[in-house]
Formats: sequence, C-alpha cells, structure tokens
Amino acid sequence: MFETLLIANRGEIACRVAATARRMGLRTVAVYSDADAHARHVAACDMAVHIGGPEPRNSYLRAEAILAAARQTGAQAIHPGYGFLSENEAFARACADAGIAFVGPPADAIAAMGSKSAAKALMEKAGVPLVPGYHGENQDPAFLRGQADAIGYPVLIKASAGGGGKGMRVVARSQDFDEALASCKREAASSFGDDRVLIERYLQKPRHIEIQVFADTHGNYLHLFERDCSVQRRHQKVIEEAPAPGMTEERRQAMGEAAVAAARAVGYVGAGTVEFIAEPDGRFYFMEMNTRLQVEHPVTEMITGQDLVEWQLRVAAGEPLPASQHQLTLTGHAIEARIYAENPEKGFLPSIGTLDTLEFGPHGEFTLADVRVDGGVRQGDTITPYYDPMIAKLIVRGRDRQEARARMLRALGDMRVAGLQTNIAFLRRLMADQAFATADLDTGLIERRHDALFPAAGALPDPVLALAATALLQAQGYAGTATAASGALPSDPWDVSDGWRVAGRHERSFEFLDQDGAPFTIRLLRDEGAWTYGRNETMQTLEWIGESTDPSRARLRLRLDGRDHTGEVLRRGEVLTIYLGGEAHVLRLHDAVAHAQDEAGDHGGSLTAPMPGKIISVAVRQGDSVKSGDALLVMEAMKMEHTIHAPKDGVVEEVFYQPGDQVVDGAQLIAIKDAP
Ligand code: MV4
Repeated sequence: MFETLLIANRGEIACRVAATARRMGLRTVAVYSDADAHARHVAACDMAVHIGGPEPRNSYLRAEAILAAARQTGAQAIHPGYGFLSENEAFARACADAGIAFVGPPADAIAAMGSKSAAKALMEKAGVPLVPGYHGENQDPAFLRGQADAIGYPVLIKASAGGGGKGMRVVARSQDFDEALASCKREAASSFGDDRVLIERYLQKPRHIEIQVFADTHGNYLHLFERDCSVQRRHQKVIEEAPAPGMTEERRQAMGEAAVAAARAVGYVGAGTVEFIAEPDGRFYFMEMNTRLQVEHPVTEMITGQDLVEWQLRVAAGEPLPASQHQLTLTGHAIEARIYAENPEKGFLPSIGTLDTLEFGPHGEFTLADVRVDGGVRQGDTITPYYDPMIAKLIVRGRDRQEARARMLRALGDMRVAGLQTNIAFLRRLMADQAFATADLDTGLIERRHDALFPAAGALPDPVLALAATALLQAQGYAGTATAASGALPSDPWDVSDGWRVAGRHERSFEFLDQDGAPFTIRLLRDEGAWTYGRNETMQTLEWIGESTDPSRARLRLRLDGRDHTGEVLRRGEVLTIYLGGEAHVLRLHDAVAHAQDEAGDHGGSLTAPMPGKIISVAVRQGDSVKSGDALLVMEAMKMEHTIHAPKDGVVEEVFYQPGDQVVDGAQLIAIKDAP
C-alpha cells in the first residue's frame, strides 16, 4: 500500500477520500486554491499544497501543478475524486508517465468510453444491449431519415460527442425529421466542434439505473449491484437510491453481467459505473460509462457494507479486489439526498453566502451509520461562486425503502442551516411526495409533480410568528433575570421578573420584516394570566407548554388556538430562522435604532428598551403620577442616550431597573397603570 496519497480535489469528495485514507494509515496531501486556504478538506489532510487561483482552470484543473505537488510531498498515488481531472485521459497518462499511481482506470479505458458512438460500437460487439437505433458513420440526411423511419417514431437524435442531455432532439413524425436533424447538427457543431449524430428509439418514461463495477489489475471483475438515479432535474441527480425499486433478482443479474461485460470490453481497472436507461417493463439499454467514483457511491456502500474508496486504493496499489462476486450481499435500502445551497423557488439558483449555522443532527460522518453525512464544509464557511454549491450529502439506510424514506424525512427535518438558502424543504417535499413514496419513478418525476413540489409561497403561518415572538420574549426574560448568571432559563418565558408577574393587562409587540421587507407587528397580550397572540386584528389563545435550554436557540412548544406546535428558533443578529414542520422560515427583526427614532418622533414612549444598553437615570418612582410624553428614564445604547417617555397618563406601578443596570433588547423598563 502507498504511504502518501495526494487528493486532487476539494469539498466533500476530498474529505471522503481523506477519511478512508486516514483510517488505512496513509498520509494525505491536500491541494487547494486561493479560495480554499481554510477549507475543510485542507484541515482533513496531513499536508497541503497551494496550487493557484480560485477558478478551477487556475488550480484544480492544473495537471502540472498537481503532479509537482505530488513529487514535492513524496506522494505515490493521486486520487482525482469526481469532476475536475477525474476523467481526463491526458492526466491519467501523465500520472503513469511520472510513476505515480492514478487512482482510476487506465488512460485507454477513459478514452474508449469518452466518445459516445465509439463506445456504443464497442458495447455492441461485447453483447451489451443498446437502444434500438443507428450509430454508424453515414451522416447523409436522407439515409438518417430512412433509419429513423425504420426504428419507428418517436426517435431521439443525439450528438455523438454530446453528453448530459446537450444536443438532443425528440422527433415525433417523419416529416419533422429533417429540420430537427439540421438544428441538432448546428448545436453539436457549436457545442462540441463535431456535428455527427446518432439516432435512437425515444423511450418515453425512462429510468436511470446504473451498476457499480470494479476490476483489479489481475483480471478480476465484479459488480456491486445497482443504483436508481431517476430523480433528476435538468440532468442533475437529486436523489439516488439502492437497490432500484422493483428490481428482480434475474434482472439484477442480467444488468450486472452486462455491466461487467462493458468493463471487460475496455480493459477497465478500478471503480466505474455503467449507466443504463430502463423501460417501465424492465428492458434496459447501455447509455454510457462513467470512469470514476461517483457522487452517489455511498448508497452502494450502505447496502453492501464495503468501503469503495478503500477498494479503489487497494486496486491502485496492485492488490486483488477485497471480495469476490459471490461474497457480496445486498442488505436493506439506502437513499442519498444532495443538500445544495440553492433556491428551488428561483429556478434552483445557487445561493452564495456564509453558512452561519450548519448542524446536521445526530449522524455519523463518512461511516456506515444508519444516518450518514458526507460533507465538505463547516459552519462559518462560505459557499462561493467558483465551485459546485453542494453543502453535503445526506445518506440514510433502513431495512426497507419505507424505513429509509422515513429516516430521510426525519434527518432532513433535523438539519439546521442558516445564512443562505437551501433545497432542504424541497427535498422533504420530494421525499413525502406520493409518486416518490410509491416508487413511481422516472426521469420526469420532478416536472410531473411540479405543483406538489413547488407550492405557492403563502404568508408566514401564525405558529411560526408565535414561535418567533415567544423566543424573543424568552431571550429578553433570560437576560433580565437573576437566573441569567447561573445560565438557567426561567421555566416559563411568560414568567419573567421584568414586570410580567404583575397582575393585569400587559402587552409586548415585536416588529418584523417579511421576505419582501415589509414591516409588520406581532403582539403578545397577557390579561389576568391568559395569553393571546395577535397579528392584525385577530387574536388567538396562546399557551407555552415546552422547555428550552439555550438563549441563542429556543426549542419551543406552543399551543395556539388549541393546536400544539413544536419548533426551533435560531437567532443571528437581526435574522431569525424558525424551523417548524421541516420548513425553515426566515424573518428579520425591524431595525431597533430606526424603530426607536420613529417612536421618539411621535412621543409614542415605548416602555421597553429599544436595544441592549445601560440605564443612566430614572426620573420616577413607584406611585408617581405621570402624563403622556413625560421623560421617565434615560438609557445609553450604541454610544447614544435614549429617553423613554410615558406612553399615556397614569401611575408608575413598578420600576424594574436602577441606574447602572444593563438591559437587553426589548426588556420592559417600567410598568404604568391607569390612574385610579
Ligand atoms: C434517452 C432518453 C430517451 N430515449 N435516450 C439524457 C442524457 C443522456 N445521458 C441520455 N439521456 C436520455 N437518453 C433515449 N433513446 C432520455 C434521456 C434522458 C435522461 C436519461 C437519463 C437520466 C435522465 C434523463 C433526463 C432526460 C432525458
């Protein structure tokens, strides 16, 4: 085995590879760009070499710089991860020429699978099933139309050099063929510099089923069963699972044998994936082969109990495959979801920013735990525009698909991400969706289920606002009481010592900004021990029935109009993220200073501290009569003095602070009751 491994990648796959290498006792070398100097993958490795600027072509795609880093650190092997140089024939060759093991297939195998039509010709010879069609050299339009007529419509015209869905045209009728061909050729020429096409029968409701294969340098080949990756969005996989729902043992064996035949045909070594497209009746056809470890490899690890990165390293070191075909078993069901910093409501636009909060809940990292997270970023890291905005992969395992699905729903709901937008709520809707739940899978699922997966954004629900207001009240009570010193919270957020124990009617209002920046007010009213929550004119009865332990994170259970709601409120500065029912709702507090000035202008005279600060002077005592607008108290906050005025005529019922006291944002300072 090697002593030192260089990982020519970043993010979660670099961390994933480092975890196995460390467990195997290897020394690891990270490479990093300017943008990644403090990245998690750098911390995960024993050594790190800077290789250039943030753009991939200036760093992670620089074969020469990476090879130099390997020489400089004495690395005997390079793991390319996925993306970047992982399927680069020239890089694989350069590693071999430099006497460094490329943890991947031989350069010739990468080349053989690189061209679509050449690969199809090879596969045909090897007896691997292909979609009925034409993939020959003759590109005469009349000839191709004749082929399409013979195949039967609809047909699909595909660019031979294409991939990932680019350069494809569906043709429904013979008379539309010529025009579609011309347009496909134009796109292929401009996108790939090669206008050759192939024609296939168009499959209407295809599933994407792929087989994980492995080969060693001793001529051993095997497969590790299938993954179903049908749930995609514009050729980006969203959910992957293993085994494929509905797969029979016979078909699994047939697909496994076909995949092994494909690998054999190109002299494959290492980890590879043979992609098939499958019809609803189970017939399957070769699509392409990915000559690398794939993003979704963990679901295969979960159902086989094998560490595929360890397998890769052993094979690259010349060892035989760690197991034989008949030793491999498939147990349970695994599902992977890709957690992205993106906004599903805005066409999945990447969400660039800082991961202020990043918590996954109870789980294992890079392990075979029932809930596993493979992540590449930490709390406080930023998602930049330079790289894929994936935050992590969540992988769960269950005895069967229903158990795995339930675990995934739960694990997604346990995730806490704040600071940017994510697809977590979308993934939960997908997991809960009827079509997914019943495994009615095909590559069109997300489009077909669009209305259920993208519900119209409504107003913020009352339970969310009640949770937010209660959490704020609680945070104020926390700092305003003697128990603050011991770190304990009052057992009930209503039961705080800043005046709320006093009998009678009290009100506290909270100003928020909604997603569109419009201010609105939430009121909490206490009248003789009974509580109500109000937004606009309607009031609802509110009870606090749950416990919380942390002032920056309120876990609350409320009863609103008789219905229980359990949620969590995270606060970072002015931004509140409220987690309820698996959805994250973002609310912004109305700016306190601006708000205080608004009030000073109309002598509104709020009796609460407009911001955290110190009491300078108190002008009244218990029992004093006051007139609306009288100055009652002066506090200092943000290097300015603020005078608190009486909001109405009345009698001072209680003064809660003395000069010198620190007060928190929103703390009630003085209680005034109506004059007798
Ligand atoms: C097809 C097809 C239907 N019929 N070929 C899309 C990307 C490329 N790798 C192959 N693709 C397809 N080829 C025939 N004859 C439908 C697709 C396809 C697809 C395939 C796999 C996963 C997702 C897909 C999404 C849309 C279309």
